[in-house]
Amino acid sequence: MSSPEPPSDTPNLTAVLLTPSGRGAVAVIRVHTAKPAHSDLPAKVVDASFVSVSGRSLSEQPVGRLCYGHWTGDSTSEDVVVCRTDESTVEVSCHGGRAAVNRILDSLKAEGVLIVDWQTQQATISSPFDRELAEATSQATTTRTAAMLLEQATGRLKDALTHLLELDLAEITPRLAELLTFSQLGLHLTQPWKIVIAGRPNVGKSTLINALLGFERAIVFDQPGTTRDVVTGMTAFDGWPFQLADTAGIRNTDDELEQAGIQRARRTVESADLVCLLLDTSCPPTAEDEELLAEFNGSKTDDVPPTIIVAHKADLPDQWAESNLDEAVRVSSATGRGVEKLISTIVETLIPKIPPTSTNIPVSHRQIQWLDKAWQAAKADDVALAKVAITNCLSGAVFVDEAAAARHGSHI
Ligand SMILES: Nc1nc2c(ncn2[C@@H]2O[C@H](COP(=O)(O)OP(=O)(O)OP(=O)(O)O)[C@@H](O)[C@H]2O)c(=O)[nH]1
Ligand SMILES: [Mg+2]
Repeated sequence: MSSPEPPSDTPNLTAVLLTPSGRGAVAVIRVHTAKPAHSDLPAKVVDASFVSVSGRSLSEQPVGRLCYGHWTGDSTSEDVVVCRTDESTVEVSCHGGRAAVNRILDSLKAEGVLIVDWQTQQATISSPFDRELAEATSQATTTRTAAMLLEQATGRLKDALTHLLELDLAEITPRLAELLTFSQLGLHLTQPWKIVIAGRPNVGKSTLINALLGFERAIVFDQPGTTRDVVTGMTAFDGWPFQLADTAGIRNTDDELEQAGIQRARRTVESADLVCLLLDTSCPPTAEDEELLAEFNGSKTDDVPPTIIVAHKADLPDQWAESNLDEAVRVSSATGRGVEKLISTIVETLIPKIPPTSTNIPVSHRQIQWLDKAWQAAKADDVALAKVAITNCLSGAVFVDEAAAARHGSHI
């Protein structure tokens, strides 16, 4: 078997464990060189330990061919499948246990390969734009969002933006508008939508968050004023990620500790994407309920997030018959009645339109800001400026809001 070139000449020959560390069925190690002149090296260092069942070395195999064989060590041998995934990259798939992975990484290291984390290797493989998308994909918390991010990361978004550069003004403007349609959803592919459960004390906020999360996250007690701090939990509905926040019951109180909790509750509401305002319809309406309803219900202003009114404790007789709660979702966390309906109302309110497969979606603030700038320029008939903004989006340039900077007197 031929020996690889001296390690000191190959500082860019790196190996990374692509699969999460720990026990798993299969682990994948990627060996790559960033130097085109040395593109044969990954196969050569693998050939130092790999013995194929076919008897042919990996270096003799074409790109894309899967080769089964053994990774030979001092006294052990691992079953592996290796493949040259492109001219300068080899992937080694082995048993997912730590021992097999460490043996392979150790022998690569002995051949002069630098063992790095995936972000470091990715930095040598891809452009800043590709890295931004790869990073976003790694932050996905559900299969649905991961699949959508992966679609953008594997060339969809880049191709769409590159194509825009070839278009004229009449074509570019509607395409940019289309691209921005799902920009808010794009941001939520990596960041959960924030839902706050609010209401006066004892209406069952903590009980509802537990029912929605499916486990006892918050303390439930039959005395008002139980929850003092904001208690959050992560979940997914229909494959979309959500952060739920239980808050202190809102009421007028002289208790300083409770007041601090109420202030936090209000701040959490301000930064929420959606509020579920709970009313306990098993008791007649109180002045506090009325105040909260007036504040949230139907206000639909920019200051107040969209609100779903929840008529809670619906397992008990309704004491709000006289009130107009037609739009409220009737829920009993005690029996589970209405919980599914509430979940579907939440999803429909926050994600009224689901992007069809093959939709181009920007996924970061930076991308959206450049595309918005391009759209503004296109609307003002400045196609050259629009294309500069698209080019900046593709190059990974940081977005600088020049108008805002000028307002603050700074020079860029
Ligand atoms: N019958 C009935 N009782 C409920 C329901 N949900 C909650 N409760 C009861 O209402 C009481 C208060 O529940 P919590 O969830 O602690 O209420 P909260 O709104 O979080 O109260 P604070 O934290 O004090 O603001 C408890 O005794 C619960 O068992 C329900 O759907 N039906
Ligand atoms: Mg509570």
